[in-house]
Amino acid sequence: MSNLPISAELIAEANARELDALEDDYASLGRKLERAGIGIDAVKDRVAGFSVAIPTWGAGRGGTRFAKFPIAGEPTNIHEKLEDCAVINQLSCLTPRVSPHFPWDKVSDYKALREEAASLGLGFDAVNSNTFQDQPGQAQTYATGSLSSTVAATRQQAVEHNIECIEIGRQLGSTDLTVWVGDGTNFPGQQDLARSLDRYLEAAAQVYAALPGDWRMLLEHKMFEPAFYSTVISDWGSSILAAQELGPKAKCLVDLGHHAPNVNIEQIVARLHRFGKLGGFHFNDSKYGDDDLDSGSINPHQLFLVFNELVEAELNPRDGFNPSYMIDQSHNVTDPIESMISSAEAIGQCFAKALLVDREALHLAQEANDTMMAYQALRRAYNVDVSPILAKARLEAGGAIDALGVYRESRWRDRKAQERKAVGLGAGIV
Ligand SMILES: [Mn+2]
Repeated sequence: MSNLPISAELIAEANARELDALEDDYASLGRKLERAGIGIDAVKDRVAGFSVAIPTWGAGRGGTRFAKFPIAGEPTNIHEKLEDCAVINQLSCLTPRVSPHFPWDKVSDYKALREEAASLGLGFDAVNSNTFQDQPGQAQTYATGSLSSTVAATRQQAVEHNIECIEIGRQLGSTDLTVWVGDGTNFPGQQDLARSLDRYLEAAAQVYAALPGDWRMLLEHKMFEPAFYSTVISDWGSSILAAQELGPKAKCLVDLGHHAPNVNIEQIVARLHRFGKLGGFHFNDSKYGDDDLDSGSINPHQLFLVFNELVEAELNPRDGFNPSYMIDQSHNVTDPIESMISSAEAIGQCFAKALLVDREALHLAQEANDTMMAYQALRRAYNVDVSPILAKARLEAGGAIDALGVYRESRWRDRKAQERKAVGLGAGIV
């Protein structure tokens, strides 16, 4: 692990400055939790075992569909992205896997890429296909859609691309293929709503048939954008129906920003789990639509309620429970490394708070129709400041008590600005 990007001495020095305060806060929180019959070390150990993947595209400034504003020192290729992801994981100790995207992250030697990642303390998570934009030299355009296109050769091209992603993923050690298609329409009557789904299912079945035995196909739904009248896999209903049609290796992936406003996402989580189809998560936050804002920045309570359902699901596994967790954000006004560190912390905090819920009290209150006490069982956990638990877990894993502070102190971005070539301008929503 000598290849880790941030100096171990820098982290150790910073931790030494913070240690007394952390021990004090951790002991105090430990006494508070003890009064509620909770052992703080057990919670800390659970947090230490928790992780969330980072998308390679999240290491850069994604921007919006209108513009992006690159920063000096931003990564321009998969190797530099891995380096930045290693910084995030080294300091936060919550993000040991990266999720690559093709063709954006294409290289000639994937065995070497896997070794390169391993030397940075990273592994690979789900591989993501891209059939929502055309690439240079591509035979067919995706202007008519991809897996659901009316053009048979386009559907075939999209199928082959997904199968190529599986092949790359095998070399990288992935076991999940995430499929999101931008397919849909902007005008009533533009496409037949039933037949477009038929075409999608038929093409998706060809991808499904190419999955290795231990792989999963994660279907990501999205209500709108880029299509604004109809989307082929628009909601969790379409997603679970498609997953059920495809077979047991097909699961649903929930992106927190891909729903209508005010939708009860935690209930969707419970529904998908009930039918054994909860396959994964893309964490971000949203004020209006697919805003891809930082996790927990707008509605941390919703994030907590989602984790409350995930912890419930874990305690009651139906047909297995092994969701793939990933951050999916687009940064336009922050340093992406800082946003990822902050988001991983927010996600880990909600997981820790969900672990603190007195489930016996909650279930008893639910059975007794004691609404206020059921609500208070959640509230008591949500109100706990769990940051000392996360900091202690980071410290013990070799990370930084103050991850953001050490990142700034390392002057990583300034140093990379001297070494890396500048990123081009342009729009960049993903
Ligand atoms: Mn997503």
